[in-house]
Amino acid sequence: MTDEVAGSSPENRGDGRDRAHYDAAEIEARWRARWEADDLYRTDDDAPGEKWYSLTMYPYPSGTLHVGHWYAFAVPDVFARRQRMAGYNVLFPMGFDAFGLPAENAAIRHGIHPATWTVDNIASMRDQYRQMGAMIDWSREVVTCTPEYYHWNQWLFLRMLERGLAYRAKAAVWWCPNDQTVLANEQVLETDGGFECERCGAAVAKRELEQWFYRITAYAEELLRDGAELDWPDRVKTMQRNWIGRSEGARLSFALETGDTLDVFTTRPDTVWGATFMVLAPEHPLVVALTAGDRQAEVAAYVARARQATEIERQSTDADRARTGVFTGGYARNPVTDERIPVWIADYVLMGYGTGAIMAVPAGDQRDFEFAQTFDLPIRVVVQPDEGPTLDPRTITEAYRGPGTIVNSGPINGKRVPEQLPEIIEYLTATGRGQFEVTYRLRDWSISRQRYWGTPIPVVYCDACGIVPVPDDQLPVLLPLDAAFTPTGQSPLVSHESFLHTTCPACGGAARRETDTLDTFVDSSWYWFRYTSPDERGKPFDPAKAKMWCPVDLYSGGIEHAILHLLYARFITKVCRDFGLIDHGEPFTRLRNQGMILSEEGIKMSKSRGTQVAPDVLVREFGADSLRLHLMYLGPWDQGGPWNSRGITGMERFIKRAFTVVSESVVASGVDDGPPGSTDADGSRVRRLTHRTIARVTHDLDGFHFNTMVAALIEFVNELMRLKDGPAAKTAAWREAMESLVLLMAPSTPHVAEELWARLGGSYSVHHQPWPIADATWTRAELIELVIQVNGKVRDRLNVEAGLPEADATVLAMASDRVRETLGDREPSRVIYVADRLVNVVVT
Ligand code: ANZ
Ligand code: ZN
Repeated sequence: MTDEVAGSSPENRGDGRDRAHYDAAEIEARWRARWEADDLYRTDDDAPGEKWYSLTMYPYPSGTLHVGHWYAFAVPDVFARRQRMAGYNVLFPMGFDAFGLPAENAAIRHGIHPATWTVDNIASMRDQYRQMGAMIDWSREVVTCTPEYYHWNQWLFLRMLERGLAYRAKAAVWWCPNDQTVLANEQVLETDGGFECERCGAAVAKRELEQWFYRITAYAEELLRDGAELDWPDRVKTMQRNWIGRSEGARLSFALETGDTLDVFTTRPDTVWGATFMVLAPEHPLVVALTAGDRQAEVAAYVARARQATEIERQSTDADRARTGVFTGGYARNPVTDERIPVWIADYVLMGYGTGAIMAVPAGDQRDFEFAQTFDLPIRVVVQPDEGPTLDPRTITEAYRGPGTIVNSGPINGKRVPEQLPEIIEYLTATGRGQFEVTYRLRDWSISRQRYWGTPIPVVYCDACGIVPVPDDQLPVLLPLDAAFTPTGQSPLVSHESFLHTTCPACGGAARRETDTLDTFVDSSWYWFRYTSPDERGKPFDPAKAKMWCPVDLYSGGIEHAILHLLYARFITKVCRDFGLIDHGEPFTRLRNQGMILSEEGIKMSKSRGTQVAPDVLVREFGADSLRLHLMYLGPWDQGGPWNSRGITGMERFIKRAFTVVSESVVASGVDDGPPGSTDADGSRVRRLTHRTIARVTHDLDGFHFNTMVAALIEFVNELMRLKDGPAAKTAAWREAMESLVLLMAPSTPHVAEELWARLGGSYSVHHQPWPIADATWTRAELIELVIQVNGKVRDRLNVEAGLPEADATVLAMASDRVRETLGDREPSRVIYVADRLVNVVVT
């Protein structure tokens, strides 16, 4: 730490210092040094208390922490601290997602080795995290680019390979013909004319290459089912559900004139009588066989063009996309009408979904409709809506997808959709046209990266034996650090001779190593298990420790990880369960997303535009405690909002007032340790204030309402400031108020709370104290006696809650039997209300 005060210790605190003055820098450095010396935040597996695992998404070691990191980490730290004070044994670890593209780019651009760049960045970020005053147990730190960690990526890969959950298959990837390498999606730039290589500017296209995959689709159904039960934001659950994209329908078979069979997946098998043509994805394997001789050139040109489009463009539901296509010259037989229907190719049909081919029903599907209009293909109406004019294929302007009655469909005419869809599927199955099928949008996870800075994939290629897994006792396959960095666009591993050439573990002959590395999402798909036993040597993690700490009770992070990371993490958890490593199937019981801190102008903070706020400067000027409070007070944590640089002075002022109130109370020896439960009016007032604040702060913290929690603390201190020079400060209740204040502040402002706790004479550390409990006697609403008069004469006395609004008081007064008797059938002319004292009903 850079701002440490040498030789300081809590015992000599105050010597020669101005005790009434709040010096954030001095206090924070001194206590942090003490905490570190004492290992205050080390988590002991065997400590008493129920376990609580609070996890925050680990950062990429980009170099410096900005306020966004603080927002993501310091605020959950407040919650974790509160859990510890509530009696839980809390694990709140920290690590770095240390492999990845930016390190490699820095290497190529600035000639720094990715390892050096990463290690240096981690060192400076660690210092910055320390400044935050977070209760991180650094002894459990996990850094994914170390062999001790990626060893287990390789081990998991091999286990998955054994079970068929890892496999190799052809996939379309971007290929730069100039650099002779595969490009990541991020390295492809879209230009007016097409796509080009970010490095050399050459025109690039997609190529089919062998890649490694993880079979996440094997868990699609389970991911969908279990996902519904999680205590996660609905938004995230919905995104995952849509990403998995379960569709029920049928697979129908169409005979081709070539003798082949063409299967399609459809959610609307009831519309097969309206299928007037078929469409294949450009990559469909039957394209070549189906294409008639005279159509080959045109088809080849279309297929080549389609390869250029990105998956995202092609998936867009924009109907405009359904206006390009090409006829193959081939025909199929509609299995129910036996009509001869043409087979086309169009890129609105995706190879990766269903079977990569569709039956086109222009009257029922908008894209098919656009396509039929563009190429003048027949349209047949097969569903009539219940209301409105009868649909006529010659005049309709769009497809109809709603409910209705089946027409023009022979044996199923008159059936209702969607109600009778199951019967229709049964009919089609019984007559041999197809069967019920469920399809998912989810694709297997492509894990190969043609990149250097990642985990080597532990397989070798042998001419005699084929693909040979590296045996466990030869793990880890080390990533060579002496790879040459020349900006040729090639992964350095391809040209690293001693890495590339090896011997086959099976036959001992010459073999080549896999030069692709694993996607960094593989690293983050199990890292939280490693925190539970970071030094485990024989396995990815110690199953007993993982069982003890996992699942994670609370996971927090940005919404940008709603799909990929969180879905991969859930998948690998289920895989680990099926390997017998753990006994649960979901990694994160609760998920909370923080909002984004925007710049003062309300736009995204960015380094390049200079709108990023550096926490270090603020820490130096105001202290970490003020910054922590400020972040909490900016707005609801799950919403984020624009940064406001003035607000932090308000937080500093609050801390100073709390500091004054507590410090002065200690100095004033008038603090009376009288019997608890003292009932004199001043004491009761203080107790009511204290316990109501405890209740509010506890409630808000537990609900992640950090901003209103800070507001409750501010109000509390303001009240105490008003009372501190009066008789209230002489009561036994005052001491309880001071202690409660410090305890309530401890999670949010850990440094100053520790200082004030010491000043109150509390035992070290405030962070080991139990959380104060609100006493219901004092949080209950105060009852007062309300005098009820009629024309100034007392008629009744009611016990009511203090602070009753006038309307309620009037209703109560008018409901009193004694008042009703007195009034008879006279109507009151007016009602006078003196809050908490009396209601006077005036009649004339
Ligand atoms: C005939 C039909 C008639 C369809 C109709 C829809 C409405 P969801 O619901 O998203 O699962 N489809 C099937 N495979 C496709 C692919 N590889 N690329 C593009 N579209 C494909 O979508 C299923 C529907 O999308 C399927 O049902 C099919 O069109 C189309 F009135 O078949 B339908
Ligand atoms: Zn071999």
